[in-house]
Amino acid sequence: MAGKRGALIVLEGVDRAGKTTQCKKLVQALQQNGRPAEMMRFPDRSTTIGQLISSYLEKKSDLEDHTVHLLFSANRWELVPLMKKKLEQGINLVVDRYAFSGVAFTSAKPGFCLDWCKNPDVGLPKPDLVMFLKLSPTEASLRGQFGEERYETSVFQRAVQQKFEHLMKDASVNWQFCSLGLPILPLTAFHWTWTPNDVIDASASIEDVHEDIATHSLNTVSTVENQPLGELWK
Ligand code: ADP
Ligand code: 2DT
Repeated sequence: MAGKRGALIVLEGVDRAGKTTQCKKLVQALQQNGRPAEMMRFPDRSTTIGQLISSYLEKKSDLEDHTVHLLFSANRWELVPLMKKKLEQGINLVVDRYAFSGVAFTSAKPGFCLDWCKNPDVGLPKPDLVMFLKLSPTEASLRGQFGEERYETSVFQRAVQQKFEHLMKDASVNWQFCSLGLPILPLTAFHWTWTPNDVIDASASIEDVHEDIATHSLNTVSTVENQPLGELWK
């Protein structure tokens, strides 16, 4: 590798967990630490595929469930050349939702198995760190009402949360595995004792959550800068 590469850092979590808020703060914190950083989000609604997805989410159009799943995946793949270029240039990418949202949301629909949902995203750039912001439905409701978009109902969000919890048991993914204040250990070090509580506690204050996320991220940025980028679910 010519120079040090950037890290691919993903924030996942339920609606209103604070993903967007924390992505923005993390980009600022990395930059202030002299680490080039940019934010991305999926779906990226600015592309032609993204506009089809956006229209579907806004309920302005209907798409068959398999079709929209593949469009969400295609929306990630179309950005892969750009992502790889930036990472190679040493830019750290902070990403608001990724393939895990893709799998969790579609597999929460009737008739979809996890393996079918994962397949189109196999081989995507593998995140060096995935942090799941966990927030109870009660706490989420204190942060405002659901919007008008598709999927924004408490019944569906609960089903999605269960799918996320299943995905988090996958030790091949670099899920962040510590709550506030605990030392950082890789998931593989103790995945037998995993419980869904051992994730980022998104109910803490914006600053406390940020501190937790920034600590993990800065560690990851230093650790992976000389390592090759992996391939997801391969
Ligand atoms: P998401 O991207 O996960 O849907 P947002 O970052 O858009 O969540 O945050 C949703 C709302 O909750 C916003 O009004 C935001 O200001 C607020 N919020 C985010 N994090 C916290 C927090 N830790 N405590 C209280 N409110 C928060
Ligand atoms: P926001 O733009 O508010 O995050 O909502 N989704 C997202 C999927 O169903 N599949 C995917 O692959 C991704 C990335 C989650 C976007 C909505 O789209 C859902 C909420």
